Amino acid sequence: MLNVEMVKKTADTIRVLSAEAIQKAKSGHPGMPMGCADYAAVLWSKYLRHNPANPNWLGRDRFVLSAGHGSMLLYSLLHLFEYGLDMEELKSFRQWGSLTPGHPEYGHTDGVEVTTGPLGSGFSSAVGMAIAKRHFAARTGLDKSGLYDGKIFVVSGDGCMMEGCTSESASLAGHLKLDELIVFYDDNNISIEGNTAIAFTEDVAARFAAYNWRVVRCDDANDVEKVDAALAEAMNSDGRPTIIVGKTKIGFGAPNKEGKSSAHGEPLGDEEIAALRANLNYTAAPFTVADDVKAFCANRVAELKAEAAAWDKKYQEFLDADADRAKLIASYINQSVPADIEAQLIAAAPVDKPTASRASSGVVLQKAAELVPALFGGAADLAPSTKSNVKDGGEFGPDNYAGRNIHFGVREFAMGLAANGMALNGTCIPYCSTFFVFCDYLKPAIRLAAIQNLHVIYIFTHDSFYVGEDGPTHEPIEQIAMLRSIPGVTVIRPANANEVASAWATALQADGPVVLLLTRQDLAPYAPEVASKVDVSKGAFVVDDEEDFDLILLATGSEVNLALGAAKLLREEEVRVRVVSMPSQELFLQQDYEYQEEVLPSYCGAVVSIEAASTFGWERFTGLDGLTIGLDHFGASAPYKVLADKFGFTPEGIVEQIKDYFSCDEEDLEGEGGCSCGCHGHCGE
Ligand SMILES: Cc1ncc(C[n+]2csc(CCOP(=O)(O)OP(=O)(O)O)c2C)c(N)n1
Ligand SMILES: [Mg+2]
Repeated sequence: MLNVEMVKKTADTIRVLSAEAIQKAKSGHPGMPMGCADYAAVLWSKYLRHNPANPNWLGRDRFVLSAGHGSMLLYSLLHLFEYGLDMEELKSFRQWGSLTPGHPEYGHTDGVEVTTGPLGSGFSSAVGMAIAKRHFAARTGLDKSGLYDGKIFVVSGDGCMMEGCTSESASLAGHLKLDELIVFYDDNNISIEGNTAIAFTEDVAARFAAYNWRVVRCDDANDVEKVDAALAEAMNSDGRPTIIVGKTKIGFGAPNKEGKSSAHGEPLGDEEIAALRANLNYTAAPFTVADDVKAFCANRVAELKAEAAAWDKKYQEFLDADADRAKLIASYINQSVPADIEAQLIAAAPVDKPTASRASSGVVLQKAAELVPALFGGAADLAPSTKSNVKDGGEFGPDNYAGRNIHFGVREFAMGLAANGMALNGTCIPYCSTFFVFCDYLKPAIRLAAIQNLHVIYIFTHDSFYVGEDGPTHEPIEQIAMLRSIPGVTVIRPANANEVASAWATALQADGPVVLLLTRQDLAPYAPEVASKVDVSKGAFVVDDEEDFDLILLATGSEVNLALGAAKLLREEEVRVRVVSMPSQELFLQQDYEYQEEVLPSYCGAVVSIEAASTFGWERFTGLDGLTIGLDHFGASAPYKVLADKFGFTPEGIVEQIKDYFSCDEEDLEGEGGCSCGCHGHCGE
């Protein structure tokens, strides 16, 4: 039975606390929390299973606030349901150092399951949580235990429903029959610019029905009894994900702003808050919670804690019943990676003949999947090209959630956000894969992975103009600089199979997002004496050296071999050269000064970077006087060898560019001002 009176009072408390905190902050979005307060109060006081004493409790349901601008809804709930978010924090909403930032931030505030704010991203991450949950349960037998059947409750607004990622993810979730998803659509017909009729007139319910979702309608989701009825129906699965289309009024309760877009994103104003309080007969003093509401919520928390304790006991019995299974479960939860992973992957790498790095990655992946049960991922319809399938791993789908290979379909953005949700579920190391150039389609997901410091691995292949015939649309140029510019992302572009194995080991042992950039074309392995020097975790190392070198060639990926070829030619002309492979700028920059100085000594003034991509940012390593060889224009459609020749990516072409830059003829000298050849003083004149 729903305690209608107390649930209503709880909802009113959420409304008033939200309005007051936003008023104090002089910024925020009161309309959404006020409109969704009734839904949230019913859900949290009756249905949601969670454990405020242990926000990471494995048996919990998840609450995902996809409409992240409504953060005060979540903060009010976390305060009321004893997550340790005290009133001072609500008073410091949006202020420096508070636990109540403008949008919910994962890892910052207990009880926040995912960072949201970019609309639709929470919805799509929730789909990933469901994927990871299903897989973990199926692989470990938890699916038949009755212990791991938590729901994922998502709150989405019109904005989420308009965003493309939501469509991609909803389509995927419907196909996969992820029935633990229960989405509340806050159907209030209002977004920032006014009534949604100005831009959004489709039938959302019909769209979701077409995606194989069950639609539950709630014609007044500001009526707690109607919400209760809708949730009761939603809880009773019919095998499909559920969307509750709930009609609400934005800013519900505020007499002059209710139903208006002016309630969306600005404080109500003191007068309107007074009118709200009067309208709700709300008497508790500002920033206080009435005793009966406190007691009502505390009572629910006590119930939940007891439930969680009972669950913990049963779960322990489940673990005790089968030691092997318990070990397997632990390997998922800890995302265990063996300590000798690098040696094992190197032993598995195909280093006997030239191999495309996507292909060596495919081989190494097999070993990695064997050693790391938690490794789980897939591709956006390109697995045959990106070599990202686990052979004999089975296909993840409604008939086999234990399958290790996810077919995300041609839905890159949904894939990226799902990978985030998978990581957030805490039971896998997710990876996802596509052609490098299409990383633009999931860039916002990578950014969110970085903000949340999620351990996601991206396998991006066809990493340069060497793609060849597919032409400029398929040839990444600026993408690598874009990824390197995202704080917290580690980009690794291995030179060959030796480096691929080391790169995978580094990626598996990382604690944030890692991008692997791999080639379509074959790359020669290192000679054994060089192979033994490979250590991708250091970011860069010397692969070919000479005493008293006066030039350093600094290359990544496919250009390391090119640099070795150019070095050979330069030596024939008595230039002393060192060649450095730099698979990862970020990892190199994390090394101590001594190591950096050992590899790239500052006394060597002539540094040349070589990378088949935009040169943007390489000055950081070459210095302003150095030479950055790359491609600062789009590619072209032709066989890759032709492109390499035309773009100067041959040993001869590289040597020519170096000579042009660092040497000059007599006629380049003019007057007393010195050399004007552009050699930046390196010609010795
Ligand atoms: C990807 C993205 N685009 C734009 C915004 C800016 N924004 C925040 S809320 C909002 C309107 C959302 O409307 P709705 O979801 O209906 O929220 P409501 O006004 O009903 O609270 C917009 C455009 C955003 N947060 N994310
Ligand atoms: Mg809206």
